[in-house]
Amino acid sequence: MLEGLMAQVARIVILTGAGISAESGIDTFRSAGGLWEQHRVEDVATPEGFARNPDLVLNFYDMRRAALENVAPNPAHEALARLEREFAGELLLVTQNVDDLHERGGSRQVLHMHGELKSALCSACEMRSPWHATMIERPPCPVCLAPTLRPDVVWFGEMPYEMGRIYQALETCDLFVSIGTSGAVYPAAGFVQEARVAGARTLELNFEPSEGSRLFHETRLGPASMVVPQWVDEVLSRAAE
Ligand code: BV8
Repeated sequence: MLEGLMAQVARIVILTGAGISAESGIDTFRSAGGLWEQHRVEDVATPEGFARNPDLVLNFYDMRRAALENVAPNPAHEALARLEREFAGELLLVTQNVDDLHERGGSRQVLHMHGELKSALCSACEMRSPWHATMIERPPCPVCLAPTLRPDVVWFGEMPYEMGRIYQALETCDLFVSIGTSGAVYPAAGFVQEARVAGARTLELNFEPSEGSRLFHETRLGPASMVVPQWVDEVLSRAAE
């Protein structure tokens, strides 16, 4: 299905979700035993939950931030970094993930539409700062010194980052690839539709069919650490023809 297409691929948009980090040992959200089974979304990933019980939320993210020290990127992250280095066309890597495994796998340009664990947002001055420590002790904002840091993570009901840039890329891409996401959360789950309207081909690489599988021209099932490197090899070998 993709054979004839690869030669013309000049602009790729990739969306990744928790599934690309699953084999690195980071819990996904909806798989059995996943993050949301241990916590109600409303309690830990909404502004209302944060206002109701800030310690619960700060602890939830402090633990996930600390857990990043015990995981490493897997071949899927590394394959996307190779694609960035060797693909001659335009590539935009958008991730829903708040971990830093794409960067540690070698990707230089990563758009974290839902924010990052290793960033802090100050509720007072609204500045974002790199942050690798805990927040439960209410440390001072590095910019305005107020004790009002929160995780720089987009919660439900909040606007994801850089939506204008993402939609602009979707309007002009000729290939949209979704990797390791259930297609349960918007606006990310709607990107495949935007890409199709723009005439792009759409490919899903996932462990199991996502909620939006029928919207993709092609779905390849399997673990990301296998399926993503295979696909990257294909793209780079075709582009080299
Ligand atoms: C917004 C950060 C608007 C926090 C996250 C009704 C209809 C449509 C929309 C809505 C609606 N009601 C409410 C909404 C809006 C809401 C939404 O979509 N709700 C859903 C539940 C219906 N969305 C929002 O609120 C968004 N904002 O809409 O703003 C707006 C407009 C104006 C003004 C203001 C606002 C914000 C959503 C962002 C929420 N934050 N994360 C944190 O990380 O703690 S969402 C969180 O879940 C993740 O970030 C991720 O984005 C999302 C989905 O998770 P996935 O990454 O897909 O992971 P999941 O576990 O679900 O799936 C894993 C997949 O991997 C599976 O398919 C599995 O098979 C696969 N897999 C597993 N292992 C492997 C694998 N694949 C390959 N290899 C493997 N080894």
